Amino acid sequence: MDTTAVLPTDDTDPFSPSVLEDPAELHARLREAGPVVHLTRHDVYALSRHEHVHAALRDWQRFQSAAGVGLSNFRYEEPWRPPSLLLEADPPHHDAPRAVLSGVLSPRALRSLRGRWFAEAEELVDQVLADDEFDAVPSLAQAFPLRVFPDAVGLPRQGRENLLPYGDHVFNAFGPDNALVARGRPGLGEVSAWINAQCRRETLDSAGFGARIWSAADRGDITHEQAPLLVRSLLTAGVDTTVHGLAAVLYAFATHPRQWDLLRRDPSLARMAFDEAVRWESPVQTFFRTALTEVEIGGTVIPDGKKILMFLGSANRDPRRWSAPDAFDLERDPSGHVGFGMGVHQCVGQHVARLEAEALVTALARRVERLELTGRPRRHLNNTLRGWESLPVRVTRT
Ligand code: OVV
Repeated sequence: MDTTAVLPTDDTDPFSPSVLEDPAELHARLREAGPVVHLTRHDVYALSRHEHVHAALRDWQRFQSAAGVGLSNFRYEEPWRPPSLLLEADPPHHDAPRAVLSGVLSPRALRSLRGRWFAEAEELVDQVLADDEFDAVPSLAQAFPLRVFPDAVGLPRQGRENLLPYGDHVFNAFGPDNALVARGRPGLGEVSAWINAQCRRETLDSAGFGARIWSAADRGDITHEQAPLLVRSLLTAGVDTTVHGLAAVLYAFATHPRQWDLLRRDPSLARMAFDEAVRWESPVQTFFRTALTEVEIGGTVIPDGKKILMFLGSANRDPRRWSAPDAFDLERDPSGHVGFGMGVHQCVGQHVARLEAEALVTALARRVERLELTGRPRRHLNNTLRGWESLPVRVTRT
């Protein structure tokens, strides 16, 4: 192996507004340039091909998470909040918290929610379809998760408006300290204080995911000191992600009427459609790892301690892995996409997200014959998340 191969470089800032607005051109350029590209703006190493992103995600031994999965390197910089026990940890410390949350959010544990969430979706869709025209982001993509998820966690009603701003800020904070991060900072003290207060046992009802995390501490599966941080993971990663995932599938259908027809003919495609939308749009665009030793990838040596930026959204549209990658297509098999990550950190909440999507999309499939945009959709910019601020739509009821 020729390890002296010249390392391609690129001085684009992947967190600039224009790239966040439309990253396709940068992704294609990085994929073509080589397996690894040095991004000089932030001195990080970019992986953009499916093969290498997938391999790095599975290799927790060399690509560590404990130094943070954002640009900030916890070896040299103080984290802005106590690190997540899941996201910002490696085995073996990662294992017990992960096992607890995997159990709490397992398909089996969600079975009792299924009927209620389908009924909630029907009720919401009925209310929203009282109008033929509405904005699908606030009315559906935000309204549905906010209607079912906080209840499932066991949160009190008061203060739930803090959930979206908190998640939005956390995902911005994985990027550089740019204007998006600055915008979230003024209100952050209050928002964080509310979030942290919801993680206490006394705040949570006795039946939700939160209470089950605390019960796991009583059993000794995790410590009582770990319980509130694990609840915090639910509140951090469980709302904005699903909002943008639902917005992705709604946008996909609003712009692909033939795919909507396919779904209406066979509503059992709803779950698969959500995964295809997660592949196609990649609501979580990027995460970093840190090289735990010198790491060699495709002839390039990344020095120990350097940050490695994995472009999930690029991997999910890599023509080396997908045929017609830019097509939203219910007839493809989207499995193997890295929109939920891969390996030991793969999204622990993915069954929750899929259940929300299945409930909402199924309710819409029953009542909506045509779904179309009535104006220009507006992006919601975030350093990590790809989503919509506004999706003005018109529906034709069945
Ligand atoms: C996957 C994810 C994103 C953001 C935060 C967390 C997890 C967390 O564990 O706090």
